[in-house]
Amino acid sequence: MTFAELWAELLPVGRDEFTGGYRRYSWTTADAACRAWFARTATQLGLRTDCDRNGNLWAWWGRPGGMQAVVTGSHLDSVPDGGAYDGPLGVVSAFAAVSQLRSDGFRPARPIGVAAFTEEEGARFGVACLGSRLLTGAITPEAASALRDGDGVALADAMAAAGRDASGIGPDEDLLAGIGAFVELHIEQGKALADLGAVIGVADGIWPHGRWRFDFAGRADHAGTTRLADRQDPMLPYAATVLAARTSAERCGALATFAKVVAEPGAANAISSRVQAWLDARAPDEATLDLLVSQVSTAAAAAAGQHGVAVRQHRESVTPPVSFDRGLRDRLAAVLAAAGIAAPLVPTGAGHDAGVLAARIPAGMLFVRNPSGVSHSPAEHAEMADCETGVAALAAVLADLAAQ
Ligand code: HGY
Ligand code: MN
Ligand code: MN
Repeated sequence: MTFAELWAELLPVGRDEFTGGYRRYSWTTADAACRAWFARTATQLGLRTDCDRNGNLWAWWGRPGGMQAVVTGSHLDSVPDGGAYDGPLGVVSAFAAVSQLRSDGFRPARPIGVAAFTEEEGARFGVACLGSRLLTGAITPEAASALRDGDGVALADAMAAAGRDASGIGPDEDLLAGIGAFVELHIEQGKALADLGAVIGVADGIWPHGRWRFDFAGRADHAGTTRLADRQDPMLPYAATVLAARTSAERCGALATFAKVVAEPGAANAISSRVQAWLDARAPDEATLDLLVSQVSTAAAAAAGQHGVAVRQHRESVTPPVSFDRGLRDRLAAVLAAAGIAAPLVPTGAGHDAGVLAARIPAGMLFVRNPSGVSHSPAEHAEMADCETGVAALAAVLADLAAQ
């Protein structure tokens, strides 16, 4: 099975016909269709599929449990109106690489696994990389069980509605112990490779990052009759906080984004009673991230005070800095060099399951060139020829890691 064939099969799943973006949220119909595609593809390749207790998908070439396995893969879920590549490129490339190795007659000395981690984007339940966090123990089952989606549906109920029992969620030490290395291939979410004229890159590390929810509680009232001085309008401190975040990020050499906001009750002619807004913050190091977030909190509290509004802050998910395993990174670079693929080291501000797994097992990443650098958008794109080079690179890496 070629990359192009596999890609074409998955492409229509979960795509919104008006925006062209993907809405593949965990445990929804679109997610079920992605999972069915995963199972079908694995079966066609002669791989044994499995869904772990946390809802992550696995496809095995060889039996895990003996020699430590080499695992590759990524995620199939998306941000709201996400692009086609962020996540699926890694899963499709994994299957295409296995298919290539099989037709080359390669016989792995270790099991090779293809994984698709659930809820990587945290688009439904708010915690990024939820599936890999549960697997590694980076989030407790109790904390995950308390998560609700935007409609108040609990994770366990969402899983039950999709036919999964959530009672066993949590760390899976046996599964982790059976994995010797994890390599995630991903579209680059920036333009470093395009600027360097390289098709493939090796990930250096990931900036620390996280998301925080701010709840501004004011008082609903009539937009046409309430004097400005009498208002407790939560939209005003929210707006001030957005601007303060931008100023702080510029000062700190970091990134801060407010992109998701919910104003209630959402009437055009009524002052809002409540504004909920999510800060996504990323910085080159933890001290800078802490400074940035504390400056935004201080600004939110000050602005809320000026407007008679209450503000509360809730940390939804934070990922510490990741520096990928140096030995594995050097090995990836050496394999690619031997295969004639120039692959510079590239840092990233984007989060990944490989970053979560890196806390427990040797993990690394390959990036595929993104000509515009645009990601988390329907405009995200990679050239077919570059995707095929990605498959060749991944196949070379798997052949090397699984050879002995
Ligand atoms: O949001 C992120 O950094 C990632 O793309 N999951
Ligand atoms: Mn993403
Ligand atoms: Mn991703």
